[in-house]
Amino acid sequence: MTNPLTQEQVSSFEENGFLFVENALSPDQLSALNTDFGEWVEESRQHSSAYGETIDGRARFDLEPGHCAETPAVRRISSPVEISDTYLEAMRNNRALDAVAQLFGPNIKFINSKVNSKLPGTATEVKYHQDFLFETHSNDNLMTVLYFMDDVTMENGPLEVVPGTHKGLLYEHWHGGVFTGAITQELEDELRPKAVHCTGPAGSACLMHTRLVHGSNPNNSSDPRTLFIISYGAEDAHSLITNHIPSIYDGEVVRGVATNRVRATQFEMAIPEYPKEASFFNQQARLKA
Ligand SMILES: O=C(O)CCC(=O)C(=O)O
Repeated sequence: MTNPLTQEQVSSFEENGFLFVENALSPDQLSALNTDFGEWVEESRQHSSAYGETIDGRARFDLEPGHCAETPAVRRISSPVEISDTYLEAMRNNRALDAVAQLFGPNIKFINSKVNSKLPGTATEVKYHQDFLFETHSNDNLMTVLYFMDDVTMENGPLEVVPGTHKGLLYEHWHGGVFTGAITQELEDELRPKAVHCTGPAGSACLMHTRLVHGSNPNNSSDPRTLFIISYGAEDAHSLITNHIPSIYDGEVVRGVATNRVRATQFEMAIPEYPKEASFFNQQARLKA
């Protein structure tokens, strides 16, 4: 494997906690991922509530309130790698994964995957949060990779990341005894002006350190915004809790080798609540409530 990143890109990631990578997926991968996704959206028209099943018995396909046959609003597909060989192959082999191996490697494992979709006319938004607060591991060399399955523009609800926050505090995601899966609205309002919008052509990816504060607004355009999102980690980062998007492929070593070692770093956080429903969108909805 050749290292895809320049020293400048490596330094930029270390400084900012995120990196935009073009051509993370090949044109064939992108087209095949979108074909499967299109079929899932068609199928969703026959359903009025979350459906399908992941290995822990929760629904695999999560629907935004207001979903109907005329305006499908699939917002989350959990663990697509289990129901599609295309997604599984892309998870195991893509240019962004090579970049993760360069940054956190050489030994990298798969943790979980999902599709986040904002179809035109839907209200799906993501409150600001840090992924590490959902996936507590012995060390924080975990990377969330968000692959753009559509062109991402300023209008269709791009990912917003707050540079440098991966080096800062772990913010509380429980408020008043309730796990909202998000930082407070006050803190979000304070950080949003500092956020960078991750836009770019389909096939690109944004690599994001697990501690980086991020979120996104609803899609205000007539174009879809679909992301295939994978969490990878250093092979010696071991989970301290149950995977919130469980997968039969959890722990598969996708670059390098299994070392049978654990590396621990110092941090403290409240243990997240294991989601009872299809996805964290219902947990985040409690923030507004
Ligand atoms: O879909 C997005 O814009 C962000 C996704 C995200 O942060 C998440 O699902 O944890």
